Amino acid sequence: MTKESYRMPDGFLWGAANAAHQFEGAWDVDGKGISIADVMLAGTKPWLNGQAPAKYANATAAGLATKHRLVTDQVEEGGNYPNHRGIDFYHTYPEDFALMKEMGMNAFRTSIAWTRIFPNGDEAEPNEAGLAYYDRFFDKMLALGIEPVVTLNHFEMPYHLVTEYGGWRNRKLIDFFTKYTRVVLERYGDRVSYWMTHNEINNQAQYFSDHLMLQNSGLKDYDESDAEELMYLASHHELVASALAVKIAHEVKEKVGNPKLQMANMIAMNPIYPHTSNPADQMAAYRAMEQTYWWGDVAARGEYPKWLLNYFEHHNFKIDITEEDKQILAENTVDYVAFSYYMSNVIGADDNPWIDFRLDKNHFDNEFLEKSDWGWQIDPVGLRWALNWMYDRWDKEMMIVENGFGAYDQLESDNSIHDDYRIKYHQDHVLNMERAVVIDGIPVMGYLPWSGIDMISASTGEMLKRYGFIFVDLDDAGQGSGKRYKKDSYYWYQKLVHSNGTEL
Ligand code: BGP
Repeated sequence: MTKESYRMPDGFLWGAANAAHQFEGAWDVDGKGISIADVMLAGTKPWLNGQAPAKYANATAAGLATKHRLVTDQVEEGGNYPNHRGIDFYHTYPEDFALMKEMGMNAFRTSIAWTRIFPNGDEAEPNEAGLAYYDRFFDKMLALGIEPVVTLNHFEMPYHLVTEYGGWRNRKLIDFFTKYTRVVLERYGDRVSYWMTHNEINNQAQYFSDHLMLQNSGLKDYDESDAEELMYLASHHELVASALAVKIAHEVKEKVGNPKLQMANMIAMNPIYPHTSNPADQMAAYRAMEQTYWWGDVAARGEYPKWLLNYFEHHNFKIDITEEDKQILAENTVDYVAFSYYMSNVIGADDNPWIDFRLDKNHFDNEFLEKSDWGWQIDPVGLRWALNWMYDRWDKEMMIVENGFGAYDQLESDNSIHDDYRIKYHQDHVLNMERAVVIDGIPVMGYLPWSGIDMISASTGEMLKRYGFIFVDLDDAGQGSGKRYKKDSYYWYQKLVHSNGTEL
């Protein structure tokens, strides 16, 4: 058999992805307000108390959300790094984009920091300095031939909307988000075509980590037993806001005459497999997939699945789904599906017929797969599986807007970094994406791995959990020169992009 080799369609987007709060730094520059990413959740970050990162990643609602600290307090405690300085991309973007251009990238995903545009979230007028910054930022990318792909809400809403309004559980958030959306779409919609509303809407709702809990449900002024109901309520408001953002995108598309302009609502996709061929495990895994991806159903199909409405009723959850909401959801489904892909999971059945899926329950290791140092099971075939599952269900074009391998990298004395593990991870995943495109016929618009350049980990706050093709010389305490170095994966990706996917 000849070696497998596939060419991607013309115009395929080969890029990378990052998020503002993980790499921009400049947390208080040019009028930026405090975001939820700027409040540290004392006691959860590994460099403060030596707690294992995995523990933070799996934190539950219990005992959280009252412990956040304003950035100014953290400075006094010596714990302000790394979120607030990031890798200083806010200032270094011209040189960093030049490195990415040299890598051959034709696309780059980032997020707009909401707090640069509306520092508190509820102002009457936007912050012009913030808007002007992203003008320069996008213009730089476009001048280099790099297509911007932009997330509106990547884990960093204004903190004021949490303290003052209780976060997304409050319906008023819909207005604040749509106002912000309209401002940035009208400003950049002529130049920026690919948009998405919320980053990993399902993850930020389901995993009650401190940071994300703030976003959903505000401060911890509610009873623990209400947490799940609030999560659904907050999700509903986010979904209506997202549908209205699709509507705004379609209006702006006409207004500015950019026919390419389109909006997605991004989800985190990790396939969930049954533990055995026992039909009860099959049923559990089937429903667990739906319980994990129903946000995608609402965004792409425009309505709530019946099993979920039954679930609300069964638990007596009062989710305020009005007739007007239903119409908004039905009329404004997403234009494309954007998703992240890192790993897969395995679950087994229990005796609850309502199949209340939580990752910490009935969860098994997959004996066929290896794990990263952070316990994420590496599953390249799962990417092909996931592409097929989503396309079959939602029937939309798809964009892979995150896929990557977090690892400790070693900077050698000659400034090289031999990250063959990362190359292998991407090779195997790209091959499976290419099989999905060429053999299965799935329309994939682009591959934007996490990430072009090292930055702060979202789940652990570490700098040393690195994902980039470009190394940044900083450690978990913010020490280092900040200099950029090309990893071996940089050269590998460069070849892949130049050959449009044929040279794996
Ligand atoms: C996704 C997030 C990103 C990102 C990535 C890697 O969940 O959208 O913001 O950071 O995962 O995760 P981590 O940084 O926690 O290793």
